[in-house]
Amino acid sequence: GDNVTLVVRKNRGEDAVSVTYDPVELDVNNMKLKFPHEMFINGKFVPALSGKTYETINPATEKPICTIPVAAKEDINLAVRAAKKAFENGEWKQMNARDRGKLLYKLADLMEQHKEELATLESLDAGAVYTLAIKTHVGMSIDVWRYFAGWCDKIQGKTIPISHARPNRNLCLTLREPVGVVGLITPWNYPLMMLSWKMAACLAAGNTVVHKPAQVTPLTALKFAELAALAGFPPGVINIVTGSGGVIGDALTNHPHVRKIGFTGSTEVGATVMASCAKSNVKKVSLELGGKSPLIIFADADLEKAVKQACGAVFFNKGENCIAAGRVFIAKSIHDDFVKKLVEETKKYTIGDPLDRSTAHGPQNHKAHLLKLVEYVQKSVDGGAKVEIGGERLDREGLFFPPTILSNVEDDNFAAKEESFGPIMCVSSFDDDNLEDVLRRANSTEFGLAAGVFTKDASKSLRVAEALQAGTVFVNTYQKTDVAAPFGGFKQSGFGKDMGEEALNEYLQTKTITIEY
Ligand code: TAP
Repeated sequence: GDNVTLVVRKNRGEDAVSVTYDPVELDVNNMKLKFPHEMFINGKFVPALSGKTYETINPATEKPICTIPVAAKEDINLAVRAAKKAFENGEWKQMNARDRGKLLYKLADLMEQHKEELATLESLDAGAVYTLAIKTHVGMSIDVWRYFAGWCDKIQGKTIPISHARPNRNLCLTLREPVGVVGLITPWNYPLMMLSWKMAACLAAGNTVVHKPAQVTPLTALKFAELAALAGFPPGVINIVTGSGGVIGDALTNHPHVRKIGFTGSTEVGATVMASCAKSNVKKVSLELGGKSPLIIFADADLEKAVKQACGAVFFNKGENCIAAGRVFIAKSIHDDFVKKLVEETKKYTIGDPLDRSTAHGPQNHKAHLLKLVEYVQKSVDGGAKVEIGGERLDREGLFFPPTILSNVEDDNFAAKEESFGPIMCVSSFDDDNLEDVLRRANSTEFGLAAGVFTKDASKSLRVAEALQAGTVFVNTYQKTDVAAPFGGFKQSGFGKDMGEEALNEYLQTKTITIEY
């Protein structure tokens, strides 16, 4: 189609500038969808320097959507240079904190105006169920931009009573300063939401950013770049570079001018990222990594609610969910009946086209992931688990794997230890009278992202919540995250928080100023 020209009005009566892009145009989901398919560097949509591209695939059809640039180290260098310049000299640096907040609010408003397009793109590129994408992938992204927009002019230091150098007096104060150029690397499960959780806090703190979305799901990040340009972010403040983690993710984590990496992804890659940050220039780093979150259901729970929530805890977003309940422990006295009810509930999930408003369960994100799920079930069954429902790829177009329940998952089974990152519930029973034992089993994992407990006994729920080694514990609910509540893991699920006031700390450094008078 014809190039799209965005006229960007600047804040203080400055000249309007325009940003042009070569659009992909699709007639889909009852709308005319237009979006960029090139990277966004220094305020412009550009191809890779090499000119190389790859195709991003729709998992509901396994057909290509459009081409995307394959960036290399040189492209990362350009983006970092632009971000460094924007951080050190530009309009961004001089901007009042309150005006920075206005920009973030404006971006959130634009995201809201374009939320159907963003949700449609998330559905096409990631297989996200459209109705869920509106609420969660996009809805929570908008919320997090607004939440951090409000923080911009509330980032404050302290005045501290230090000892005086008598006869003189001393005053000590602290400034909370941005760290500089930040690299953000995100996975494919919630592409826009992972970008937003990190970037909103990062920009609220006054940094500039180079973001690398996951290779298999770049589209919402590029549409986001269009909206950021429209909102009037100065060139270089936000840069989005597309390509492979092994090449450009690595270049970003090793770059000498990047001062902080915010990473969400697997524990294995997270460890590599941390090592690169250390070796290159001792970058600050925060890691949101894998999980194998236990969910414990006691016999005295509201069982009807627990059945629904347990299914949601595992099958939400096709199981492509970092806090998905990776193990479900059910009290022996209710186990058999509870599993029957889980199977009944699971049968209610309508599987289909993610854009269809009646669909509850869409295709898995990409092919390699789907194949791993098939293998996951095989290995667990070989280890003695029983398939109660599901377990095999569906015989239809697209990358569909049904909600699956494995019971009889013993502690040494593959499925008791490894994260599936898919819609596979791994059920074990526990002795009603031995609280210590189920807590020991729930904690016997190197992960510590989330955990859940269902019981009507208030003191038991608090004792269990205290004992569970996880960054987030849900009591009589699951999956209830909020942009105002800090989120992040313990143990090998990483460190550093997204969301809530605490997330700002990941993108700030404290300067202590001591004055004598
Ligand atoms: P990874 O393979 O770790 O990929 C995450 C990101 O890192 C991708 O953008 C990837 O690029 C990039 N990457 C790969 N190798 C890299 C390297 N050497 N240096 C720098 N970056 C590199 O994870 P995944 O398979 O996409 O995501 C699934 C995992 O993420 C699961 O373990 C899940 O639990 C975790 N996760 C955690 C959370 C939270 S909040 N804790 C949220 C979502 C997901 P490519 O595009 O080339 O792969």
